[in-house]
Amino acid sequence: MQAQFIGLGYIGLPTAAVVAQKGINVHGVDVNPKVVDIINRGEIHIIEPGLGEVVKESVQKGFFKASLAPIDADVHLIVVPTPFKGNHEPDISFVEAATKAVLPHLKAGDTYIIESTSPVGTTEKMAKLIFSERPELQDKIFIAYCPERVLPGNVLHELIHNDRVIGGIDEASTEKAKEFYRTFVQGELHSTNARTAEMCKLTENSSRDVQIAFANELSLICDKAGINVWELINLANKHPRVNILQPGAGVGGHCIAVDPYFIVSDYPMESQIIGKAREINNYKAFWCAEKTKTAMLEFQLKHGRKPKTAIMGLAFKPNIDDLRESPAKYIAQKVMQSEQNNFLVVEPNIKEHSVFKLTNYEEAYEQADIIAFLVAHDEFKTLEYNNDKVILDFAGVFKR
Ligand code: SAJ
Repeated sequence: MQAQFIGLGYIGLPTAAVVAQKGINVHGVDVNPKVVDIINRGEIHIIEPGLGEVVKESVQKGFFKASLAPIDADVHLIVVPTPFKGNHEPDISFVEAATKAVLPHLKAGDTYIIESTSPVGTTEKMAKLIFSERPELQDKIFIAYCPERVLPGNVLHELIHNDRVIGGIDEASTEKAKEFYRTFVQGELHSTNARTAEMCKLTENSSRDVQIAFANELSLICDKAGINVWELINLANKHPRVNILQPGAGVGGHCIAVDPYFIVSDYPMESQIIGKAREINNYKAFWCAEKTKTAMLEFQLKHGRKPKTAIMGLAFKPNIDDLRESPAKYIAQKVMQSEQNNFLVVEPNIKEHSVFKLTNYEEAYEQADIIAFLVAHDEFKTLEYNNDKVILDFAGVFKR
């Protein structure tokens, strides 16, 4: 079997490498020549634990090759980004471009699968595009949608062990796509249609966003009410049917802060809670920045000098080095807008940053007057609570 992956990013690359490890020939395509070179050297351009070795091994054994151009293959996977444009509207132009690139290589019996997070109806749209350009392939190829659901930082394990939802444009397509995933997935493969599979991915991330928004809303209420939100949630979760998530500095990353807009954009009247959750989670980051600025002003009024403020964490979630769409980074930028001098910025998971001069976390904690915890990294939890400092625990490091 020859498999072909269009898009060698955070999902395409690990999936391609895992498939190649099974002894299947994998041709990976990326528009970036640098990415293609790096992979063909057996190296990687993204950060993911364990991925380097898997790519190196599959390239060295000759099962995995990267290229700028697609080839003929039996299975074609579209794993390109679907960002949004303008007013949070999904942009499927990369999926379209990738589909057009494989179009000349499709032949009877091939399987075409979209993995990219996509608005409902995208797979049917691409099927239409394929059949309008290649009418002779009508009923002769298999077309399906299968979303990925791996957690950054644990991708290699989850790629193999997570259940997958697979939805074809017809039953034969679903079955054919399942055959492919069976080659490397140990989790269960659940059959459905393409529209449900597309909506399932958006639903999973929207569900998490809504649940986090609930926790964040509670944190705003508790701040006003003089209640410790961490204690409150812990107590409420003792109820056998309550399971509230943790509030934080907002919601970041490339998925949860993006995917819900794909539903809101197409169904604006119906998706009231989903839309509101996005607003609440965005507002939480703004609120944290305002709280920090207010604490700085109060300190200056009380002590007659400007405080030194430690910004603890820049990543989009604990214990990773990924700063993409990070609320912590947004907050840091916002509070440091007027001046840079009296800040110590900490991110223990990266060595250096092009904008922020980084300080060791223990040093920053020691030196600063105000400590703003934006991410609950494990290192921060080893620090001892210090009553002499103004501690803004947005991430629940001390849960006080
Ligand atoms: N967060 C909170 N409170 C919580 C949990 C998370 O504030 O209780 C914040 C995090 O700090 C972070 C954001 O939410 O800023 C997202 O982090 P995450 O760990 O919830 O999720 P991601 O973005 O790393 O990965 C998600 C996962 N989706 C779900 O858990 C439903 C993953 O399975 C998906 O594959 C991934 O999105 C994706 O690619 O769509």
